[in-house]
Amino acid sequence: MKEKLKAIRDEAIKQIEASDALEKLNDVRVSFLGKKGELTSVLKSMKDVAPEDRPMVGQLVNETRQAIESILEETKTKLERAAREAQLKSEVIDVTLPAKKNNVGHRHPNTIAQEEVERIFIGMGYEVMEGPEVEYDLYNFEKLNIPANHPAKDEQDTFYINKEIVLRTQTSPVQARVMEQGKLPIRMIAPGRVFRADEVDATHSPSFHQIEGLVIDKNVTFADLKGTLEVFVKELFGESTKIKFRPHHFPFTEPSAEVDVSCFKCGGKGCRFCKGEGWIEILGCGMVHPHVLEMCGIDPDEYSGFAFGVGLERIALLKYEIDDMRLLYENDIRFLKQF
Ligand code: 2NM
Repeated sequence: MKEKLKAIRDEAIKQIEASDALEKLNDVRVSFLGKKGELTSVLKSMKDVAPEDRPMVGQLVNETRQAIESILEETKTKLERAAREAQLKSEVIDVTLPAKKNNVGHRHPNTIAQEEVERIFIGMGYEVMEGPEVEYDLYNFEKLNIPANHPAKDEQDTFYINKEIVLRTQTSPVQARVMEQGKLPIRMIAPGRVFRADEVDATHSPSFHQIEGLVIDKNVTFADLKGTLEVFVKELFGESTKIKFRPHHFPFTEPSAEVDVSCFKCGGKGCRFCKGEGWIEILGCGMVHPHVLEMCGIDPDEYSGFAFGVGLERIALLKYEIDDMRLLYENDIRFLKQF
């Protein structure tokens, strides 16, 4: 029995030493110490051993088991350490390699300008509203007092989807929709993309952006419009900016005006930037036409209001001294990164 146990022990040690992977080591454990292992079968055959020899044989079996277990454990630790070292070696990171360049995006100058205008009007208590870019003729023209025979409706200026549906030529239809909902007073701006069938050049594009503003309340006057726009241009172009209203005509406002600001480059003396004028045209505005109010369900005897519209690209070009609108649409990162 003693010899048999020694043989088992020697064979186990031999197999353990030959194990070069954790799985193999586990196989060895099972084949010697497992339920059907060699040592276990020796224990099972204890009934054949003379009773007086049993304690001695039992002790021998236990010693053999402990010896095999301890060398198994030692080898397991060794193999685990080796595996970990191999893993670390294979995953080594060379921190001296040049880093991959992470190209972070940049806000478009239009977006920067839009957020600036929104910030100013939100500061005066306005809400920012949006509406569809594909719009009914009814909202884009009819309710804004632009009748069927008006030149702005000409196919040469407007992209028609069909007789009743157009790509909006302004963001005022958003305002017509808000007025129609009847929640008064209104203090809102409507920024967004608009479309006109223009040829591309340094100052035109078939798709550009506008921000239109609308205020409707009792007793709103042209003085409110002037004060509001004065605050706006001073915030946008600087405290020393002066503002000038020139009479104009829009079908949806009466009276209407175009607004110039003193050149923020030369202060009004005249320079290359303002083409010697001292003034730069910046927006259109007026008191909302009573007929527009009526068509949008507001009683013009009770309420009055003002509205205005600015071109976003125009503001971006002026603010960042860009001389060609096409640069805004080319998405050249070297250009966009400058703002
Ligand atoms: C402009 C100029 C003048 C305008 C009018 C309206 C509305 F919906 F209330 F009738 N929204 N925007 C307006 C007025 C727009 O853009 C140059």
